[in-house]
Amino acid sequence: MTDYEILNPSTVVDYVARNPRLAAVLPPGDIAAVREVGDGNLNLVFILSRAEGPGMVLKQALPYVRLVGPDWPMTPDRAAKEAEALRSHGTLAPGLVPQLYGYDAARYIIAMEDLSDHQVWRHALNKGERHDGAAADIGEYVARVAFGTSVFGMAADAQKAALAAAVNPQLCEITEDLVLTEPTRPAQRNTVIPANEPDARELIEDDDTVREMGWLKWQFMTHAEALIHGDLHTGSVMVRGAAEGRPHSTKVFDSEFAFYGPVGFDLGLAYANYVIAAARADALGEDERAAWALSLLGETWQAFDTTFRSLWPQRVDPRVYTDGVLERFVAKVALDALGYGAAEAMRRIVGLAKTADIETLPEHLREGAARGVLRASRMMATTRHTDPSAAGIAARAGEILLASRTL
Ligand code: SR1
Ligand code: MG
Repeated sequence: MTDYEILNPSTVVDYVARNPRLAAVLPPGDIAAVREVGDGNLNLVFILSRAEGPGMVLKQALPYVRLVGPDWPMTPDRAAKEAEALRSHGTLAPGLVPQLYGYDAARYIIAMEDLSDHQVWRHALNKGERHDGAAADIGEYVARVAFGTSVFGMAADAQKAALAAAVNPQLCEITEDLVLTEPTRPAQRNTVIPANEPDARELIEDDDTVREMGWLKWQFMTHAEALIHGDLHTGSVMVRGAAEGRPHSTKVFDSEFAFYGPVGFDLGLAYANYVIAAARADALGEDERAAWALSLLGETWQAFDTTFRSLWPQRVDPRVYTDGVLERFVAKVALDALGYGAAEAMRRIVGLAKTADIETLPEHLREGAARGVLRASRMMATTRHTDPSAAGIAARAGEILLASRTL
């Protein structure tokens, strides 16, 4: 039982009619169709379409994890965190997140831009599409948000208030458990196909990797650097290719895991999912596409580095935030990104919430792809200290994926 109204396809038109701000964006009479499309793990998502042109999306948080059901209760207030992140990130990185039309705090409903002319980047990658420019857009988005929500870009009092408002304990706990603890420990929620059981065991027995995960978890829980997205995998990105004079478009969505955390976490989640896309391409014998997917790590990093440096002259307190601090901060983010990339990649192989990239491969191909991702992750977690370059790590990951595939 819930103590707030839960939408369903037959009530959403009336819901819009009851909300003048939303009705001004999409008059109820213009709604030609309603579809519930939530293919994520947590929420209800309704697309309200017009006969022509963009409609509106309503996203409602349920009081539990949709993937598991009412047995895993989860605060619906995560929708408030997402609405605030959308607002803040939309201001700092205009055009790179969906437009927010409104937030209903009583029903935990976010109304936002309809991106039906886009597709989820993971789906596009799995179809073999490329979407050049998206990886650089991700780097730019992370940099703009990192600078603009941190003490570098905000006055100290406003930054403290933003940090306090963004505390998101239940969603952080999911990440702390699923991404930063369970993959390298024996855990009930871990599963692999029988052929990968030795690989999962090797991971658990790899003390160096376990130490890295412990360190990364501690950083995740204590390094409140910026209002990060918190779940920036390729399923949290919508893409649309350039066509007929219209530029390509990239939109980062689903920011309900947002909180003040380490900036490298966001980059790392993107990196991990590029490695996973490469493992799929290798498994399918698409070597050139695999190399392209791995080149995205360097592309995202370069865009982050360039954008962050371009914002640095605007820092609010240059008295001690000297260029030496810039270098040290950027180096920390580079190192952290590779560590969190390793954690996320392992988790998507052995832990809860796996990826379609790997899961839809035939089992004999999945074996090698999963093994390759796990071995590449262990390499990323440990060798980043001697070579923290995204491009260098990507090259080594490429060799590991090729050597591990089971064609
Ligand atoms: C129980 S939620 C599982 C996962 O879905 C989200 O997309 C996050 O990645 C989370 O870890
Ligand atoms: Mg999500």
